[in-house]
Amino acid sequence: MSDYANLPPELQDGAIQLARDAALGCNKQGVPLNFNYADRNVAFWGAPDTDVNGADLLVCLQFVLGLKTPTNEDLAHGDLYPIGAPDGQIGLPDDIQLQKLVLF
Ligand SMILES: [Ca+2]
Ligand SMILES: [Ca+2]
Repeated sequence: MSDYANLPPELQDGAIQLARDAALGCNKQGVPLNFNYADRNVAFWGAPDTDVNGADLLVCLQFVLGLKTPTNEDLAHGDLYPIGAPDGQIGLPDDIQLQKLVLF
């Protein structure tokens, strides 16, 4: 008998949900499971460097415009808004937060 079968039914439901979340890379609210660094570093896309500059602003804008789809890793670094409660999306408010750092 597997360890799973030994779990009480309510924990089996939780185990199924955790497995589903892990497979999707996000919870049912769409919030990525990766830790949210919110360090604004999304460029170079797929291999971020150590700087936050115009390249990160450009990649963020491409997410906002739908030209690129952010990965969970991108969301972990670039999902800046709402501050302290990331919503699993990179949109215009996230881009504005990034612009505040890079341009001002
Ligand atoms: Ca960067
Ligand atoms: Ca966001």
